[in-house]
Amino acid sequence: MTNNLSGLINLKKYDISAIGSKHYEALISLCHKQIDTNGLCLLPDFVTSIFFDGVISEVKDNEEKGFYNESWRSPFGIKSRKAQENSIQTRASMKTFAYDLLAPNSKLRLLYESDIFTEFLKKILRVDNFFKCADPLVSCLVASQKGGDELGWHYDPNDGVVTLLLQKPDNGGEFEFVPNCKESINEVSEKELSILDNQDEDIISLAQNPGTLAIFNGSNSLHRVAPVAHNSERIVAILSYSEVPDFTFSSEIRKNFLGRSS
Ligand SMILES: O=C(O)CCC(=O)C(=O)O
Ligand SMILES: [Fe+2]
Repeated sequence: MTNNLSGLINLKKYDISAIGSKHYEALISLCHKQIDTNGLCLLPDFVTSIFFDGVISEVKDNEEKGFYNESWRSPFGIKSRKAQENSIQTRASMKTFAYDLLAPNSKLRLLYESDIFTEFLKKILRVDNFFKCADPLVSCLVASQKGGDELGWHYDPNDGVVTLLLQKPDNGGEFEFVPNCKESINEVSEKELSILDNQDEDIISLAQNPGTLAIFNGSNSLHRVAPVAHNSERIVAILSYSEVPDFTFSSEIRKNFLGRSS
């Protein structure tokens, strides 16, 4: 656990250690406004270039240890009735780098392990129970998408996905979403079909800059990472949390995401 955030977070803009101060409360209400408007809170320049350049070099040093996977899945979540009654599938392709590849002094590891940071996210998400995971591989992973890779349209099984963009691709790879488009848990709507067809007029497309922290409630909002253009690479850190302490993922999930279970 570390609570020394200097050198990790852009404290001039986001002093998340000043819990209870006026500045802190104002920041939290700004985040709440964003979440209430479209389920997404974006904090640009949350970390500096020293942070994301350092993590990118760590990933590049471990290039051969990354796991590339391409899979197809229902956008509605495998267990949903909509998935059982509908054959639509979207593609997810990326290379992932497990948490255990991050050095003990990796800035990304130190950020994830900071209790002050976890507390900040908990306040933004307005949840009673919120803990970082205890999974040695999945808790905080780095995903890279190169030319043609994408994370197709989907709903998340849970709200509160936290990402930190480390590298923006030259072209493509936009984060796209339609706030609160889930009308029914049983039937696929015309709206959902038009989103899956990339035709919907309500699709919001964001080209975030590196260093942007995003906190997203994705269980009611279809979203995707659009295909990354050739000769481009998008690199993002994906941070996982749970309502229960010491949560670990199943070995199937570890194998699927990282190609190994330990
Ligand atoms: O890479 C991203 O920005 C989004 C990730 C995402 O949608 C997810 O992990 O469910
Ligand atoms: Fe998602």
